[in-house]
Amino acid sequence: MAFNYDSYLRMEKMPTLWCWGCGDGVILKAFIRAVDKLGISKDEMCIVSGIGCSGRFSSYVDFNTIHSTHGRTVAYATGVKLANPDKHVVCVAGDGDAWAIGGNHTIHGCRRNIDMTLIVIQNFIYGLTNSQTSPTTPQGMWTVTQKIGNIDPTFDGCEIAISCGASFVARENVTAPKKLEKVFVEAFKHKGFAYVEAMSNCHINLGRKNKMVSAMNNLDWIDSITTPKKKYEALSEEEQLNLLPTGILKQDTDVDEYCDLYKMIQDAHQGKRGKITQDDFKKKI
Ligand SMILES: Cc1ncc(C[n+]2csc(CCOP(=O)(O)OP(=O)(O)O)c2C)c(N)n1
Repeated sequence: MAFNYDSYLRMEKMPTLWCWGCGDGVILKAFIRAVDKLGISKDEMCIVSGIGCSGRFSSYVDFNTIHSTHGRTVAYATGVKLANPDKHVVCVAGDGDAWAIGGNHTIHGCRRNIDMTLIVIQNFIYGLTNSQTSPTTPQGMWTVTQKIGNIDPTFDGCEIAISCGASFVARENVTAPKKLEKVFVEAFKHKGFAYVEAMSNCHINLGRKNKMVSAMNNLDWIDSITTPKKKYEALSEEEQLNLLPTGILKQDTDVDEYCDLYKMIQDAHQGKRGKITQDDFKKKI
């Protein structure tokens, strides 16, 4: 029998505002299947999204939700998690939300290794506001703010997340919905900051002006710039240059998680333990 998504959705909000063929719906469905697979109840989870096409995510799912402000998703989610350490907290942000205006919050979320999942819907452009350059827009592409071609060097969100201390980092494409679902399952199970980059098409605002007029053209291009991690690692440096690896890129379970550390402060204040010293941390410097 086909999977029934309805009980996880706010049906009164349907149909979505996403364009025909947008990959965001594929991500939404993979997310729901992952939640269902893990048997997480709707009350056990809180979804925080920002502003953007990606921001609509929290309107459509029937969980505890916050449709927050542009770029502040991780900040809101941090507050939710510290006040409710037992909840699964999931942020959903666009590449602009997570890496332009919200870049600072994202890197510090990674650094703290706070237990939440950040899903970045990476469509290489500001989708909702009609095609301004984002930090992940490839060089040379047309954008409404760089009509002659984008000259700004491009961020690799996964690389930044890894270097900033996120303990789980993964990337998948909407062309592989089953793999996306699997990565979400692993991310939700992981205790610590899980960064998941879900690559999606925006054929309307990125594709039309960059010779990818249809969803399929845009998806073919995404496929052409990605390859599974194992294959990627077997390539020479030169061959890797314009490719991005997919799959789980980092998974470290042997690091302190921020809510656990925060509990030490609470315990110390309540006289349940002595002062905090360097010996209390796995990684000290
Ligand atoms: C503080 C603030 N600055 C700017 C905006 C306008 N704005 C709304 S969404 C958006 C960009 C959305 O792009 P992205 O985060 O990549 O998400 P997408 O729409 O592509 O999913 C901008 C600039 C805003 N709402 N608030």
